[in-house]
Amino acid sequence: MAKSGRLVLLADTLLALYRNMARIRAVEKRLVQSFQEGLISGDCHSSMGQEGVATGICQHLRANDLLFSPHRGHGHAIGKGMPLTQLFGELYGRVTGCCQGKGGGRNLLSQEIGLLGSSGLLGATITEAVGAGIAIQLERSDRVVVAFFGDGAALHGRFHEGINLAAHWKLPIIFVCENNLYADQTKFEDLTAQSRVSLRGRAYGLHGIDVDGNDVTAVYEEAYEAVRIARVGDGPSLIECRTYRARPFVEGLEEKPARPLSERDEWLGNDPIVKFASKLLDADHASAAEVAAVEKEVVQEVLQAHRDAVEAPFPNSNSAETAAAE
Ligand SMILES: Cc1ncc(C[n+]2csc(CCOP(=O)(O)OP(=O)(O)O)c2C)c(N)n1
Ligand SMILES: [Mg+2]
Repeated sequence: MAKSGRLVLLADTLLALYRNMARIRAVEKRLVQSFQEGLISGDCHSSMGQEGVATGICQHLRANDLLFSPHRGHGHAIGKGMPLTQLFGELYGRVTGCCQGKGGGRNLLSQEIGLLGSSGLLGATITEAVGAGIAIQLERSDRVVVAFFGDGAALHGRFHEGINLAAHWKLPIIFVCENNLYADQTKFEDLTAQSRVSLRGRAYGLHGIDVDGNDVTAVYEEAYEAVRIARVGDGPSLIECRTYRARPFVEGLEEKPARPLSERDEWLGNDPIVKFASKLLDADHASAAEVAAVEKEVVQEVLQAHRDAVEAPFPNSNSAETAAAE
């Protein structure tokens, strides 16, 4: 059992958090390799390094809660429960993909798991979540919506319009800014005089929270409170998670001269999974054997999903004009 501020986390919860982060990491590692092997014909925006955010947030969501994800959304889809065969199938353009291979990695969608779409249009998740939040408010249920977005999206008009309306109408939304310090190749601080996104949330009257996105239990704890507030009808929150991507903006992109090596070394030395594993072991929340078993299990799971996707057929050209998902 671990006391993380206001919450007491049981060993099972801690191990579930670890498993989910390890699963996302194993998927991202395999996808990087697959991109290099030419198995992915579209874009591959890896979320490696940011696993603590997707995990700490999604672990609170129920099957019928809704989620909108931006271009860097593999971890969000996994956190919301997308079977890995569907994720790999989609990235490899196969019929087994969540959108029958027609969407690719930045257009993941599965109504079954409440993932109502990932989108390459910056800020789209924010206003889409507002629409979904209004629908939930009208149905008077206690479902919630999560909108993930990057720091770059916080500079767009949709951010301001969306969070203003959400706060004013007390919509059941958790806005999650994954602030990985860069919007594509540009440092976020070079684009704005106020780089604390959470403060902008507070300016619009919603709960604005800052958290270390590389500390999964800290994210989990803040998300617990934000989800609770949204479920009881007390309105939206904006959680800003500071984190760092371990890979370039998109696979295949030369990363020069954007991110200084010293900065990268410092952040990559603060890896959320390595850090959490040591925490679990040091505090005796899990044994080395349990951690190793989780690692082995997720690697096997990923290998199987990869193999299934490689063996699956590409969509038939006759299906080009039918909707991938309705
Ligand atoms: C409306 C819009 N404007 C510009 C772009 C081009 N674009 C794609 S990704 C990106 C930067 C994204 O940065 P951020 O939101 O911080 O996400 P990250 O890639 O860091 O996860 C930009 C400017 C876009 N996709 N949509
Ligand atoms: Mg960014």
